[in-house]
Amino acid sequence: MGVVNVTPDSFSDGGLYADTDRAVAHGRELLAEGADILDIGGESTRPGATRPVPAEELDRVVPVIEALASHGATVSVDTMRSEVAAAALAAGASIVNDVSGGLADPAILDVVAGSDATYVAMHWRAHSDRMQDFAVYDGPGGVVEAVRAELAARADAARTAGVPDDRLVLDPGLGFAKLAGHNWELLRHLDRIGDLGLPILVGASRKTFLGRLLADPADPDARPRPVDQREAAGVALTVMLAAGAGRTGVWGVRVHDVRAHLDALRVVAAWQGDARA
Ligand code: PMM
Repeated sequence: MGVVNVTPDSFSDGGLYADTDRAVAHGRELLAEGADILDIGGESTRPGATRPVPAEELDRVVPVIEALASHGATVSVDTMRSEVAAAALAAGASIVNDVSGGLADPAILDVVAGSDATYVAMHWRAHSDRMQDFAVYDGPGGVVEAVRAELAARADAARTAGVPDDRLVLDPGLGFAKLAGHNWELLRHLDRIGDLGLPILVGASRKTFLGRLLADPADPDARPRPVDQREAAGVALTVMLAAGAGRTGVWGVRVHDVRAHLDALRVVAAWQGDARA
């Protein structure tokens, strides 16, 4: 899944593809590189971000979705809003990627249920301006069992709204109300999320926990490595996942540099003796 952020302020690529033409061109580039899905978003969810009003979000994503879907792309819309999801599906999207798992706007589940779209429910606890206040996992089993239980509840809410299991995908929500250690713990124990019996999407690309891992040991302030210098670490994670390090298969990875990740997947496939390699 290749990321197309039509936003002025995403942490990873904010402003680069903020207008329709540049976003469409970027989407076409990711398709040419081999992306199976383009994930188009008009709201930045970086920690501390403030929300665009719905009209602004619609203006950002709908023209880009129309252009890329008519170009033949499988399009996912990255939104928490039911009205944006509905407009995106009408414009040709076939996947709704809701980072709030239906918590921000429960009507989004009815929109998905009334379509034939796939629904990605990500683990989430609060909007980005205050989500890190909720990065507390004190219960038995820590972050892994909490995320598992909360995702299971979101899957149940989607089922209750009428979304069948064959249209559901779960995502542990790396970096959303999570500290670096929580993300690593979740990656190591993805099998507990896999136990829920639904496909898993993982979004680690360029996130701060990778920046922290790569901080210059000589820097007294231990500043995270800048966002444009984290790609290799993300590729390493994709390799780990493809090789089964999370003790479960994953359905997809959400990434910014599609070619780098696909190159890595080809190495894994060749190593494992895939006939296509
Ligand atoms: N991360 C971001 C945005 N949307 N969607 C899913 N399903 N999973 C994620 O981990 C995820 C997401 C934030 O990253 P960005 O600012 O690079 O888009």
